[in-house]
Amino acid sequence: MPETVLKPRTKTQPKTERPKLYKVILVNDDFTPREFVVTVLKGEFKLSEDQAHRVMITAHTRGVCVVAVFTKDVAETKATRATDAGKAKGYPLLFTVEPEE
Ligand code: TYC
Repeated sequence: MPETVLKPRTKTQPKTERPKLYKVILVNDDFTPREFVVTVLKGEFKLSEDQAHRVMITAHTRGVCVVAVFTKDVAETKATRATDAGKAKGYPLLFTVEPEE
């Protein structure tokens, strides 16, 4: 009897690529009032009063602070909106976006 050679039935799992993530970074300046920075962090990034205060103080003392991590589009939109909120009041408040390692 001829031997039947069976192919191993290995299912190839479709790989779900994880989207690359981007950090939104708050940059310190000498002009924007602390309370305004806290308000923007709460409004745009949904941080609590306590979290927003910590992030603001970290940027104030160290120069920069990571606010949160998002997909590229969301990070860029939030950084732009938050920077524009400062601009609208005449403040040099700045949020930048950086890819995560
Ligand atoms: N340094 C500002 C002040 O003393 C407050 C501030 C904190 C501004 C963090 C920007 O990212 C910032 N009024």
